[in-house]
Order: sequence, then C-alpha cells, then structure tokens
Amino acid sequence: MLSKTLQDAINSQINLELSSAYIYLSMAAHFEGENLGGFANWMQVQYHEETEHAMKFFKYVYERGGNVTLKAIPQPIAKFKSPLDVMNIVLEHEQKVTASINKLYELALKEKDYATQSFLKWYIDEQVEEEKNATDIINMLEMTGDAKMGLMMIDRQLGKRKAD
Ligand code: OFO
Repeated sequence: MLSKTLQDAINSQINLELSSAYIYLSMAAHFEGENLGGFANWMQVQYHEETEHAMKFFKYVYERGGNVTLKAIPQPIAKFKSPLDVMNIVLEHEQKVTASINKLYELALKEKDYATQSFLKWYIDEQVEEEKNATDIINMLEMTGDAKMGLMMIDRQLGKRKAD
C-alpha cells in the first residue's frame, strides 16, 4: 500500500502532468492561429502524451490501494513571441517536470517503497526523451534564425509526428 506522503506527492504529479497537457494544448491553439499546422500537430501529440502520463499515475495509485484527489489546473500561458520562445518555455517546463519526478523517486527511496521506485523508472527515461525532443527543435530553430523557408521546413517535419 502507498504511504499517505507518496500518495499526496503522486496526486500533485498527476496535477502537474495534466497542467502540462493544458499548456501544450494552449500552444497548439497558438500555432493553429499562426498557420503553423505542423507545430500545432506536435503540440497536440504532446497534449495526448501528457494525459497518458497522468493516467498511468492514476491507475498506479489505485493498484497500490490509494486514492486520487484532483486539484485545480492553472490557466496556461497563451501569448508567445515566436516559435523559439514557445520551445524554450517547453524545455524549461520539462526541466521542472524532471525535477519533480526526481523528487518523487527520492521520496520512494527514503520510504523504501521498491514498487514505486520501479514504476518511476519509466518516467525517468521518458523525461530524458522529453528534454531531448524540445532541445532538438530549439537547435533547429536557432540554426534557421529568421529564415521563413527554414521555419516552413521545420513545420513540415513536426507535422509528421504521430502518437506513439
Ligand atoms: Fe509528462 O512529461 Fe512532459 O510534462
């Protein structure tokens, strides 16, 4: 059975994952408005992934005899300066999520909850990918600079992203 401390920490993580989903949906809306359909697609796939991350935790809490309590989701940021600005916000956000997963893992270690340690390993690996994905796009955007053609090419590439 999950300890109350771990249960509360996982409930906060569920909130963070759903907040992430909401942030990415807001970014998808922004890109739709900017006629950058590829970026919008990438954000929508990301939105779905985040809801899956939340639901994986949701299921785990009940598997371990705990309870889920949902909290309010903050209003997401909706105004952005440029695609590069958006992707820098994504990277910063994912770094925050990584820190939060690491904290959960430290708590599971402290409590000698081996099942939760094992469960969290998937998220630790996932965060490596999340940060890499954002960094790759930032690098492409920085190489492109203000060139419209380069932006269109990146947009086309991001349009190919499909749900896993
Ligand atoms: Fe759930 O990984 Fe992003 O936030």
